[in-house]
Amino acid sequence: MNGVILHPPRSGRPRSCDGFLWEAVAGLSQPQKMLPCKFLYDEEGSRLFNEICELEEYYPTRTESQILRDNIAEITSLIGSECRLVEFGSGRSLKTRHLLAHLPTMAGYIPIDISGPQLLRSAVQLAGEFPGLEIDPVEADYAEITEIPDTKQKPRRTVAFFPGSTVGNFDPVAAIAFLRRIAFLCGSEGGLLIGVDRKKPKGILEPAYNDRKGVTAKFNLGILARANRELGADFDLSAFRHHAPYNETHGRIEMHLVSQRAQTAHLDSHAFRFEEGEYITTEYSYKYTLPGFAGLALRAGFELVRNWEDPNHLFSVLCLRVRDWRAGPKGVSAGFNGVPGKACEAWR
Ligand code: AVJ
Repeated sequence: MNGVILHPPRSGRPRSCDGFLWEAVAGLSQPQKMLPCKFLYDEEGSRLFNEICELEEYYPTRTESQILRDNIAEITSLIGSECRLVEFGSGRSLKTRHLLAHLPTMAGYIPIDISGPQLLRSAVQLAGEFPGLEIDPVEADYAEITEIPDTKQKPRRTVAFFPGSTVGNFDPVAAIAFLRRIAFLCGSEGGLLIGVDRKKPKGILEPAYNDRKGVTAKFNLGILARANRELGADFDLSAFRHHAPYNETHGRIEMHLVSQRAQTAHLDSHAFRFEEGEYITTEYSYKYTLPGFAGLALRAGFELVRNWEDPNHLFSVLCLRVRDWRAGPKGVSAGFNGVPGKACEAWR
């Protein structure tokens, strides 16, 4: 392949699955049992998530792609030339293709994803489609990223791309901490292009996470299948049911795995008792108003430059500029779903 610059994946520290046993035991020991959502995204889970993105009821992916397409000239002119583009949770890099095809010159593209096989597949494919583009994939949990690889060509600026409303997986306090780290990593000329799912009626939100074909249910139950396969747990998959209600108070979709009867599941040397109707929380998906998210970004050291949205205000793509990268990554917790890294530390 002439002109293709593709570096082998670097492993972020720690690797995505190293902590599965420990984090699963810690999560299931909480008063409200939980499993961190990053463990949904193994190879099979990533495949199912891609399938979710194409569901009729799941509006975010296609709405965001349309927003990107409709405004691509303005978006890419705000990013400018010779940027180092870093994507957090790159998946198949489908949305990124719009950007790559329209950005004039680039220092390089750095996709970060927790699913190694998918990352490598899509990086190889991209390298073929964009010969001459430097691609430096990083296999890692993006929440654990502490440095971004240097590109051969010195970038004029670093721009983070965080699409899909994946920021919604963090609770708002953790989201501020994470965006602050992005500001720190991108530095003084840095930018952030981020997709944010907007608050909207339950009647639209809940079907998006409880689809009729049952793909989201399969995706959610997959985390128990993975625990059985990789950790030797004995979850009875037929005794848990997927349910994803919108919690109006917190402005978030909550993915639950509801125990259909009283039962006990075993993991390592631990026994976890479930009452009938008790559930495991596997993922939060926070929804934001525009002022709500702009305020959050401001506290993380970003200022809002531009908002693009669809005519129905379902979804926003925001362009933000680093105001204060010196705020630094302080207070960053690796915690998802309310299990902060610090609390875990204290348990050791
Ligand atoms: C990956 C966080 C963007 O919250 O909409 C979709 C994950 N879970 N359906 C979302 C998800 C169930 C998705 N994000």
